[in-house]
Amino acid sequence: MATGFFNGLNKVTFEGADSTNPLAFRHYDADAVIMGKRMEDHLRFAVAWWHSFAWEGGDPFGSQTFERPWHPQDNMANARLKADVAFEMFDLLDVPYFCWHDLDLRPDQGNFADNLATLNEITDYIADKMASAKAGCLWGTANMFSHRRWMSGASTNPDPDVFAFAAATVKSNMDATHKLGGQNYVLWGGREGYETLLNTDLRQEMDHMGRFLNMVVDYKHKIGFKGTILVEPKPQEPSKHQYDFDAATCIGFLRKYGLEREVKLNLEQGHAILAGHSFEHELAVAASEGMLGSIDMNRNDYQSGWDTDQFPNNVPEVALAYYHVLNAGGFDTGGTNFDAKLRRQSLDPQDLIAAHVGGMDICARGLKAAAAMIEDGGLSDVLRDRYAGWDNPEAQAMLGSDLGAITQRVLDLGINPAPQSGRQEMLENYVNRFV
Ligand code: XUL
Ligand code: CO
Repeated sequence: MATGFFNGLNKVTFEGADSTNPLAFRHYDADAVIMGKRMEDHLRFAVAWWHSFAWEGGDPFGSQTFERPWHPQDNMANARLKADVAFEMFDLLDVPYFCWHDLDLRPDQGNFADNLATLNEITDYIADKMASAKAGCLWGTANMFSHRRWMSGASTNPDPDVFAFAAATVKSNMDATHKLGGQNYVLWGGREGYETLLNTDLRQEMDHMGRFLNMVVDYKHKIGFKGTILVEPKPQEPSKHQYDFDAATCIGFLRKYGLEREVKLNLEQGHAILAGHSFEHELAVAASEGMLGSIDMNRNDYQSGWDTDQFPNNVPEVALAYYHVLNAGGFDTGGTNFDAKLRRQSLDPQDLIAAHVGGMDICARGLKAAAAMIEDGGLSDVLRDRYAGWDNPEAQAMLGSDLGAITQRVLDLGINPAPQSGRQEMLENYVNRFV
C-alpha cells in the first residue's frame, strides 16, 4: 500500500533539454547510448539512505527541521515506513541503486545482540521489497561514528572491547550487504583518527586498522561476497585527523598492509576539497594505481571549510570527474552515490525529488561532455605530444642508467633544455568548448 508521502508527484521522465518542467530530466536519458554504453549503466546512480531519509535537518546551532511520518526514528515500525517511502522514491526517480549504513535502516539498540536481530529484521523487509523493485544495493556500510561507544575510534580504539564490537558490527553488515546483493562494501573511518596526539599511539592504531581490514577481506572471501571492498578517504571531520586522509595516503596504507589488490577507493568530491585537492586529482591518483572503485558525488562549499554535502551543480567540475572515470575504463562494481543532503530549509517531499533530478542531470551533462572530450581526443593528443621526447630510445635508456652516466651524456651532447609552453589557458578553453 502506498504511503502517500510523495502524493501528487509522478515518475520523473526524460523530456529533453528544452523542457521547463522542474521535475523532469533534461539531460539524463537512461537508455541513451554514450561510447557504446547506456547512460544508466555508465552512471549507476544510487540514493543515500542517510541523507535522504535518516537525516532530520539539524545543524550545530539547531536541531531537526524536517517533520517526516517516520519520525521519531526510534522504533521498527517507523523503520519499515521509512523503507516503504525510500522505495517509492527509488521508483519515482527510476534509480538503479541505493546505499545505506545500518543506523539509517533501524535505530541502534544499545547492545550487539539486539543490533544484530533488528538489522536482520529490517534487511529481510528490504529484501522483500527489492523482489518487486528495480533498485538494487550499490553498497552497505556500518555506522561506527555516531554512537558514543565509537567516540575514541572503532578498529583503532584503545579499548579492545570496542575493537570486538566493531568486528562483530562489520561482520553483520557484510552479511546484510551480501544478502541484499550489494555490489560493494564500504568502510569510512570517521572516528579512525585522533583528536590529540597527547593521548594517541598512532602506530598501534594504524596497525590495528590494517589488521582489521585484512579480517574484512578474509571474511569477504569466506562468505563468497563478489563485491569490492572500498575505503573512503576524508582528512578530518568528525575526527581532527583521520588516518584515511586522502587517496594517496590510503594507497600507501593499503600497500603497507598488503591490501592493494583487494581494496579500492570510494572517492567523494567534498572530501577531496577538504583535503586541499580537486576531485579530479583524487580520481586521477586512484586511477593511476588501478584503485578507482566508486564515487560519492556531492559538492562542497568553497568558503566554509566544512563538509557541506550539497547536491552537485557545477558542470565543469563534474565533467572533469567523469573524464577521469571514463579514462579509467568506467565503473565496474562502483557507481555514482549521491552522498548529498537537502539544505535544512528544503522541507517538502518534492525538494527531495528536485535535488536528485538536478544532481542526476548535472552528472549526465558531465558524462556527455567527458565522452565528447574523449571522442575528440584533444587532451590525449596533448599528453602524447608533451611526453613524446620519451619515445626516443636514448631517453628511455636513461631510466636504466645512473647519475654518473647521465652526467657524462649531458656533457658529451651539450644538453641544454629549451622550455616549452604548458598551454594551460588554451587547454582550459578547450574544455570549455565541451561543458
Ligand atoms: C561522511 C561520509 C559517509 C560515508 C559512508 O563524510 O561521506 O557518509 O560515505 O559512511
Ligand atoms: Co561519503
